Amino acid sequence: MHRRIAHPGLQNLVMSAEQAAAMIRPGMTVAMSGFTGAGYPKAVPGALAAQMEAAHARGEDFQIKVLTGASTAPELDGVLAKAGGMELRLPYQSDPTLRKRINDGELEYIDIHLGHVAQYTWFGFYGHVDLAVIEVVGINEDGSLIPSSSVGNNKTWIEQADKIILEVNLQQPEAMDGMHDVYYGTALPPHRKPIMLVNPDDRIGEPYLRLDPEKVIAVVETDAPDRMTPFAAPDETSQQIAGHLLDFFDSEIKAGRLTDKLLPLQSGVGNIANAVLAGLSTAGYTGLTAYTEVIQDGMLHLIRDGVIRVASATSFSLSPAGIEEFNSNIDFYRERIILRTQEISNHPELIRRLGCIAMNGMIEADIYGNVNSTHVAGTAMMNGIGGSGDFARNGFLSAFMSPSTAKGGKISGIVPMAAHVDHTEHDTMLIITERGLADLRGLSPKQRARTIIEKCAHPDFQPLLQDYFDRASRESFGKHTPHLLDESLSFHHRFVETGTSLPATAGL
Ligand code: 0RQ
Repeated sequence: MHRRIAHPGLQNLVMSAEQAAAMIRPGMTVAMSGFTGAGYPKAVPGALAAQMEAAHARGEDFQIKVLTGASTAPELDGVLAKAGGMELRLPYQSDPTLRKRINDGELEYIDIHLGHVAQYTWFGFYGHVDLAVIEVVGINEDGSLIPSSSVGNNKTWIEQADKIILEVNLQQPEAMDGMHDVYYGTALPPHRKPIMLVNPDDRIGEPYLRLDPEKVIAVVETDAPDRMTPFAAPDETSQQIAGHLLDFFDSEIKAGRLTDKLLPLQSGVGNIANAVLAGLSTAGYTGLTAYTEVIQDGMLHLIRDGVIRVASATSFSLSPAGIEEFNSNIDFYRERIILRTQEISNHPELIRRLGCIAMNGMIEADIYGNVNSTHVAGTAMMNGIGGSGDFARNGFLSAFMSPSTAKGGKISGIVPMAAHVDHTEHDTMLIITERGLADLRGLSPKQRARTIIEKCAHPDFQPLLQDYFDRASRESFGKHTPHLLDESLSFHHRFVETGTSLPATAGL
């Protein structure tokens, strides 16, 4: 009976998800656990969505503000979005139902660097946190909590919320106990101190989340898996992109700017990231480190094979096969993986000190190297900036990768002017498509434009971009970063009007 709840007082608070959800009231700001489909509450959000739908059917308003670590899953973002139950959501999300509601203008979505969320909450920028709903592996006798498959912002949520609902998920392996490192040394300015982490595998905190049991109003037991996105083997385009990056690493080693141990890797999620990781393995690297946000299947394989010696992150994002591999060898992985709070995994001070190599996806880059990670046609939200900005601005290297076209060749990934900028030209060093790699380090805007058009653009769009740049270089108001302002967003405009950024006839 309640074997994962060792605290006697909290055993008395075990109840159903419906009973717990009934304590969440309209208008509340509710902070929930969860980061890239891992460690999110599995039962309370669904029960809450049902109560919201019933209220809506009675003609009553019932919406809440939802703060998380990053993306969650259909059982959280999906159900609450379907019920029309969110008036505000932050930060990163990737749920199709939620994305549609955001792009239909039905709720407020705030996209924030993942490393900023905790401190902005502490600063009071998001107002008062009424309640936290947090998934954990177990509750110790003293009330401290064994974190789950993501740590995310849980430390901050537990400290900031007035009241707490805990979900104890029996399906999360108890053997994760000891894997986490929760840092309690953060303070508010002007009282901040240096964070004494100098290696990716340094432990600077505690394995458990501290808890004031008096704040807990409900404990719900669940037995359900994380989202577990299936793992797709990297396609040819991703492999080509990865190949360019790996060749670049080779040349950097030859030039003496990197060693064969590289520097701590940060890797986004998805096909290209997996191809890069797989490529590191075939290229013969060993003993590397990762200081990143998410451990995906590709990284697990590298740890298993000794390519990566140790990985620090805030979350897992594994496929069913990845979970199986992890669970079967958990004692091995516990020694080699550290899960931290996201304010530490994504901390600018630490990313800069360690000299991370940041490798992230993008929607588009413009010819000057401004990168859009988030918006289609400058107006429709895809997912969010995630941690890409935390790492890109502060890393030793920052690479942004994408196929040179999207939607079957109809849209160019290289555009005259980015319709939304997440990473400015000052933060982007490498732009990579399957066509090639543009190394922008030490280049002026016009030199960057020539390099990006030559190395990265798809042949269907290259002449259009070259023509734009040539004419802009002659006719632009200012000649430092030449643009033709009435044409600069023509690729996007044409896509919105006709479904493709290719013109019906030649020329812009
Ligand atoms: O949409 O599936 O509907 O066709 O964007 O694109 O090529 O599958 O690539 O999965 O790597 O995602 C930037 C979105 C790339 C991701 C982005 C459409 C394309 C497809 C996905 P469909 P792909 P990926 C670590 C770091 C920001 C957060 C981040 C991302 C869909 O990498 O969210 O970096 N990054 N986090 O068709 C119109 C274009 C397009 C386009 C792509 N130019 N125009 N649609 N798409 N380019 C993780 C965390 O921080 C948690």
